[in-house]
Amino acid sequence: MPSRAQPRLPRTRGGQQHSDGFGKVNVLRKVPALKDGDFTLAESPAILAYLSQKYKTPDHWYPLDMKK
Ligand SMILES: N[C@@H](CCC(=O)N[C@@H](CS)C(=O)NCC(=O)O)C(=O)O
Repeated sequence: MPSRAQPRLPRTRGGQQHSDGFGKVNVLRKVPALKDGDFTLAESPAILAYLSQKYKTPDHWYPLDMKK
């Protein structure tokens, strides 16, 4: 069983997404972004697809078959 994700949210109103540290997670400096070990991912649909596959969520949350 994979370990649970630990959410860490940059303070976008304070401009924290423009920091060098966050730039290493997402070069576009937008939220959301995901860091899983050495793997980083941007864009919310891609993040949802990644998490739903990694944690094997029930298919009705994010169907593998996009026609469902
Ligand atoms: N297409 C991107 C949109 C990302 C995006 O626009 N994020 C906004 C917040 S909803 C953001 O980071 N705004 C802060 C900024 O642009 O500095 C996605 O779906 O993840």
